[in-house]
Amino acid sequence: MIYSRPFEKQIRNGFVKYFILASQIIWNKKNTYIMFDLELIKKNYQSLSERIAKINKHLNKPLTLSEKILYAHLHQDQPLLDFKRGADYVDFAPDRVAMQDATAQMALLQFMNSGKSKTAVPSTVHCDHLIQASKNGLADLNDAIKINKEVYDFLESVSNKYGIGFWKPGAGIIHQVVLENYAFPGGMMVGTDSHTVNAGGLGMVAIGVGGADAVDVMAGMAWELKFPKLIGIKLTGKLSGWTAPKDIILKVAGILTVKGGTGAIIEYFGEGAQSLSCTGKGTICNMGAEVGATTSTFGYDESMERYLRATGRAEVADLANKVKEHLTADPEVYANPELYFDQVIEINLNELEPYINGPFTPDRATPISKMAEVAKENGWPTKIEVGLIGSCTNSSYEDISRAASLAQQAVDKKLKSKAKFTITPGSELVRFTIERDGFIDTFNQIGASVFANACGPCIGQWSRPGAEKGEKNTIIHSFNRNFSKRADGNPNTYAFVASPEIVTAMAIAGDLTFNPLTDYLTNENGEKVKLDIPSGQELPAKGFDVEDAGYQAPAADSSSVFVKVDPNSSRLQLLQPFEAWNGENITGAKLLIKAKGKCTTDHISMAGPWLRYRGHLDHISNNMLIGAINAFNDQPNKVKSQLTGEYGEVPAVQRAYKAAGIATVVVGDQNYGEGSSREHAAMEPRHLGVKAIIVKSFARIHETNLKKQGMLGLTFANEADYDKIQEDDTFNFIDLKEFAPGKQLTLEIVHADQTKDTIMLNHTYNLQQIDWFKAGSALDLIRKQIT
Ligand code: MIC
Ligand code: SF4
Repeated sequence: MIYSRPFEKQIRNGFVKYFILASQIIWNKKNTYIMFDLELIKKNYQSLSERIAKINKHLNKPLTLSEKILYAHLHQDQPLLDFKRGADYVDFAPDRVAMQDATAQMALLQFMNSGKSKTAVPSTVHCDHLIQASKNGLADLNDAIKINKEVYDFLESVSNKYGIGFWKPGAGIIHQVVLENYAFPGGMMVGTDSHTVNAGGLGMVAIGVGGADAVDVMAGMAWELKFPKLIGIKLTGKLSGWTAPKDIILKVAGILTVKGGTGAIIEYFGEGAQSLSCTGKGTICNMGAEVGATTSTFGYDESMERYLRATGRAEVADLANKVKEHLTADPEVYANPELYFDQVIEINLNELEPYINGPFTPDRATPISKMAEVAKENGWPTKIEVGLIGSCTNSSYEDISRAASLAQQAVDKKLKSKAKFTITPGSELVRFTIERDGFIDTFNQIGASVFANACGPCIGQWSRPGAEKGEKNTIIHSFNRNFSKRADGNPNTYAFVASPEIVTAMAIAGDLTFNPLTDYLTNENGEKVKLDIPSGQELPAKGFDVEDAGYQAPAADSSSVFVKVDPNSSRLQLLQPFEAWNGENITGAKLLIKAKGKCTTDHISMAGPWLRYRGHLDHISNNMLIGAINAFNDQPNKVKSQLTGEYGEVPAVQRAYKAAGIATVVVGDQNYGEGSSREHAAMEPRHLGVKAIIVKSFARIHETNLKKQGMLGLTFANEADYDKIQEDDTFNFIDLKEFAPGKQLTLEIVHADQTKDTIMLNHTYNLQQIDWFKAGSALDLIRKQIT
């Protein structure tokens, strides 16, 4: 089945045009692959030995892979120094940028204001987040194309205008498409999605960022990052039986927790690392986002070479082989990791059990042998309603083939899947190939639904029948995140994360207490049967295949391309500059909300139905903090207005403060802004007049997003001061005029009874970031510099 898309004709024309015009593009069999960026990669590898020699000369010590990639990508104006990890801000020049449709809108609206006529580095847009999973892949895709036409047309025309590659709806999920087409060992990229880190599976340093950061790179400016700390994870032994690469990262999440990787790159090594497939490595890197890691990576090895060749990039593999000693750490590093990493973790794959993580947080790790006990102790609903496989995390050929081997066993052993079962393939390349190889037929025999190649249920784009009833229920999926309401909008859905093979086995059993390694099931004939160990293939024996991968090259001549934004649109809105700081201390600010416990970007700016407003700042601001739990009444979206004394919804209360010209403050707990890269979570409070976010700690991307958008993102110098904040508080920043790097800010808190507390706040702003605050936002500063 080939999706027929309205864009089809245009694309075919595009193909022909591109073939003639772009000599660096090489077609091979059946137009299946386009070789992207070959010239860029060649250039990169040609100069690599020289660049590494220069680094060695300066640093004179054995280097980790992460350091080699980072130092080899310093911006031309950045002097080469021995940077202090976790402290120094450093300017980099990444090789490329990727953006997905839900974040690309805001990123490109900002880029349009940067005054550039083309992106400085190769960049791509991927239409994956806006497709709702409802009936089946084809029907859902066609519906999405109609519903999102305005947004897709906008993204397509901006891509054409600025020389950006466009992956149409149905082509697949950004990270899978990047791994198949663009990732290359030793490369560095940024992407407007936290799971950009997936490309570490091919030996990249790939980092998730907000749109404003992507604009820096696309505008050819330096991209700034605090030089990361380095965590080394040594994998010994080899996976076998039911364990999969996913179990490695589920275990790591249990060890590091959702904030243990913050500000660090995780580098995996050891014989166990080499024995994993490239896509398995991708899964591990992908979920590094769930421990807050800046990114994760693996040294170049044969699994990567095999993957490059299988995905039509033999030339890249040949080039990489010639410089392979630079595409991994120096041997001394892996021999004595504790001397070179800030933290070292060792995991023996021979002893690793499958894990199931959840509910509500991806770091609650339970080995499968303990699940029955833990589920009962906690009163989790044990009947599994739905098993979902796929997503950007786990939809490789290997994953699908192993899951399919279990589905086949269910058929052969006369077992019916007790739970519903769904598949969201990661790309058209994978979908086409698994259909050709009969896996989709196998899944269909256990009553599966195959959704479009898109994010779908992973990001609340799931029209799940009955979810609105809010019933307590359990689902299990092979995705990466399981925050409250994320998959179906129901706060009472207990979502668990596992490998695709465990998800499939658990869906067949329909029971969270089932352990496929030891337990038996009863089949239609009343016989006791056991599932055998799953089996699969790393790569398709007959090669990958696809008829239309869904790529559209940008117009060669963009002079006649106009980007249209209807001023009456409900989905797109051109951006207005934010107001510059007036140079005064902020006084008389009111507390908008004191958020309690987990406050992820899903709580701050919910996805699902709200994804439709990602290109319209004012409209999407109506979801600001509606998921955050008010510490004073334990309820979401119910805060006291100090103007009226009444309780109201957070966005409405905030709009009233804005209308009255009163500044406000948001207070939060640990790891505030965990999860997504969506800068809307920073732009919405900025747009609605919140001045400062004061928390116990921040997630990395969100903290940067706040700075970029001209917000004050501050932390309690003494975490216990969080408890001093009361519902009717007023705040005075008494020394903001002296805002300077490394200097604490003083906050006076005036309580309702006029008693006062004075507390100290920390911040991580450097001089440039303070200038962003002063100018209104980073982009407002660029704009000022241009004009
Ligand atoms: C996610 O997995 O949360 C998302 C949706 O992909 C986000 C991006 C977004 O909010 O658009 C992410 O991970 O950055
Ligand atoms: Fe899409 Fe989910 Fe992956 Fe985010 S984590 S890119 S929503 S599939």
